[in-house]
Amino acid sequence: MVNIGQTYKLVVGLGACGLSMARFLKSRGHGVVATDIDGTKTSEAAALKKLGIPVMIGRHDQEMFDKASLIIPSPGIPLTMPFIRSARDKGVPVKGELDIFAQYNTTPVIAITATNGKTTTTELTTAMLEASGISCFTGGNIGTPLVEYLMQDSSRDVVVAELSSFQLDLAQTFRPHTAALLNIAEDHLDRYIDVDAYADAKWSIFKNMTAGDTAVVNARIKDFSARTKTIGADILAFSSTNPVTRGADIHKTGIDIKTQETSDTLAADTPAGLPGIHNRENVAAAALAALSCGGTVAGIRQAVNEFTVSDHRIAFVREINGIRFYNDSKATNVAAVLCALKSVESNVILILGGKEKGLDFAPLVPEVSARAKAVIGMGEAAGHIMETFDGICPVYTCRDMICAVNSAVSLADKGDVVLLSPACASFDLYDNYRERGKDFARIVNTLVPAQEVCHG
Ligand code: UMA
Repeated sequence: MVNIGQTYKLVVGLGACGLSMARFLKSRGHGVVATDIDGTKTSEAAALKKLGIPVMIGRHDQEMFDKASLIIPSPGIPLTMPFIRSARDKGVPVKGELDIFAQYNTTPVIAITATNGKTTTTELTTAMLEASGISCFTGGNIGTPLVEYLMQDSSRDVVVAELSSFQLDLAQTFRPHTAALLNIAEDHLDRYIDVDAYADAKWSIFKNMTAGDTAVVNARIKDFSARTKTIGADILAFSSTNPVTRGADIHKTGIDIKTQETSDTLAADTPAGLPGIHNRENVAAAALAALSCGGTVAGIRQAVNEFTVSDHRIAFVREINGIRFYNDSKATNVAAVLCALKSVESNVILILGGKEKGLDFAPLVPEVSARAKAVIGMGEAAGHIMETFDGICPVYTCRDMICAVNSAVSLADKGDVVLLSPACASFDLYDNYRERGKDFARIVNTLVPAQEVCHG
């Protein structure tokens, strides 16, 4: 049993977020205790113990929750978790990373959320600001916990934060200087009661903002008019369908920016690294966010022209025997897979699957029926995938990635595309989507081309 004997804040989860949070709070002189249900987190526990932080792994203890002065759950842990719920009922306060970060941070924050495109837009916004001579710290759901900034010199001009609905769920006081909401599609229905509850979490990014702050919103999101009426910040809309009053109009040939800072046309040339209408939306949102924090039109143009998308977003891996392989491991919901399928012209062998998130795969049926030569269902979701696509196209199920890649190779002909675009989380087989994408690429890179047969 862990010996505590003082007032302490309890950090729950020793993933990226919890580890940074425990170290940060300790560095600010707080009593800290940490716990993780996973008994294999021994090196993480040892690292914290070295700092004088008591740690319990392998199980949680209700008394430890009940006696804490504050509970700080990692974003992946919902408030409905029984230990947290029971401690809250007894009056123990619960806070998320965003409120703790906000309590200590003095740098202006640009916060970006969406179902899809938030990493690309966060990276783009950072690149636009940096190219305008403005220094940035980039963190949040993208991978580096925000409190890491507070443990560095904390002297950048802007913090650019990618935020998930999970982080926003736990935020009460967090108020960014600029916030952007790019899109909302069905996702995380294993955590939210329905898509409206998930949308509420996304829209809550704006809830503490007031005049002088900037809210960047995609005008095609459901309930845009009603929802934006409740936002206290200045609204900049962007749209690829209807002209907006203030913000950005997205056309096939460019993006017209209409803000206080500029009325200019950006990206009149299609950025080669950013194909598709969804990427134009990402560029428009990033440009509006960057302009609101001092970005220049020249910096924005430069960043767009030099930008390349991340390794796991419809990324070309290799061509072998005329078959092209694409890694889209970051597509963890149905809307992202639709985007990927629409951007591929050839016949597709589609590898779907992973950990279920309560999503309905049926919206993929028309696109799969039009483009897929076969579907391979992998991991925990394989059975659900078989049920959905049986009769639409040939469907195969596989336990793991090696089986999925080998099956895809045996089904593909010259000119076809093998696309890993899972519509599921990775946690049944991997630590995260990056590991899944790397494993796919590693296996594809070990494939040996068929040799031409030589006739003497
Ligand atoms: N755990 C417990 N008790 C429980 C349940 C879990 O102790 O009852 C422990 C697990 O054993 C594990 C830890 O909690 O050790 C995991 O915490 P976590 O899921 O919050 O993961 P972190 O490693 O801290 O990563 C989190 C984000 N993860 C999630 O929101 C699920 C990361 O986003 C983020 O990059 C990181 O903080 C740094 O800010 C990843 C993600 O998948 C990329 N995000 C989702 C998405 O993009 O769709 C929201």
